[in-house]
Amino acid sequence: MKITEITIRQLKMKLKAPFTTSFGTFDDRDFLVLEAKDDSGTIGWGESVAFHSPWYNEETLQTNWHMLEDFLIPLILHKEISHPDEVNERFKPIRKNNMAKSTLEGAIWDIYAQQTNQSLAAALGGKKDKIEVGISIGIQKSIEDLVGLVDGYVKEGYKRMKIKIKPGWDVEVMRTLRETFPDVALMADANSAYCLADADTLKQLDAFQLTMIEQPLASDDIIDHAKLQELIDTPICLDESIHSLEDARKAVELGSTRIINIKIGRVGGLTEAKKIHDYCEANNVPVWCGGMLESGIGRAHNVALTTLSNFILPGDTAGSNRYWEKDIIEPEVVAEDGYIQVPQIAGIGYNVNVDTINSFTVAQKTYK
Ligand code: OSB
Ligand code: MG
Repeated sequence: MKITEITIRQLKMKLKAPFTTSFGTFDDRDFLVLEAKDDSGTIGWGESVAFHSPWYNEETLQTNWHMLEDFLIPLILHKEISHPDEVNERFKPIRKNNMAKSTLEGAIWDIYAQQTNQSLAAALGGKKDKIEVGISIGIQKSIEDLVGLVDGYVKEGYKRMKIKIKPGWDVEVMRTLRETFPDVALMADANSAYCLADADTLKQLDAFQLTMIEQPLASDDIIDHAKLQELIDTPICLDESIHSLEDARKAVELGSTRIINIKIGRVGGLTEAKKIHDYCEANNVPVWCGGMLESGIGRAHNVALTTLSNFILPGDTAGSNRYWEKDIIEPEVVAEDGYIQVPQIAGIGYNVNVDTINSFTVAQKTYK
């Protein structure tokens, strides 16, 4: 294939409810979607998971746009590509900027899957026809509010709850949840809010049979996480610290992580995500697919990736209705009894509604 035209759109979508993590609150989600067309007229879609500001990592949607326009698109436009894995290679001379890379790579995977007449899941080598998902629940005003929310999600059929924690919103919160929901799979995500000196607090979480604690320490750390894992029983799962197969290998070898959260954007695309998956599978490290409050396009890519065999633990890709009044794909992603059915049609498996996209678009540009 040869990509002959690319359009980047910046969208602003209102979240149904504000989402609060240890680093701040979102009311809206601003992000980029990328539409790529090839010489046969096939259209593929990608989504940038970068946020408006650089608090999750150093990327923003504006840095993504700059990287795409000035460096990444010129490496792809009008140049022959026989398999999407080549895109990962072609982007190697450009350091980091993984979310920007992933945006374009994802659209090329979508085109490749359509042209080979298979679902994106099948193109990646995935075999599951349904995937298990849980919910990630932000920091609330009170423990009672949180208990009410968890209760609602349990009734919706979700079986694994991920609870955002930060200093002062941790041990008592998890104790109350464990007492109230003795049989629900619970985990905590700190988004780097602690340091090694907080090990005593984190050790207290061992009493609540958490499936894991996600990224308790610094976003660029793998050394202190290994030390912390020596001190606590709850398995550590790294999110922010893992950007590549090499990072994953080092963290696993050091004992910094027993489980890995794979986010397609954070690792630079589906090809790298699959490499990390394969390495973890060979080394008995379970993985799961993280979420970045994606619209339906990013959600579709996550669903496809999660069909790979070592995605053993439920992911964060909940149904569209948990985030949006109206998603930009049809049908929307639906979770029933904690499971999402994997679409079998060619490509990302959902129809992208360009009218809906246009209604959320605040800026756009086409490259030929
Ligand atoms: O750390 O996994 C995270 C949302 C934004 C940024 C980082 C994270 C999250 C989530 C929500 O936990 C996952 C989702 O529901 O998409
Ligand atoms: Mg996380």
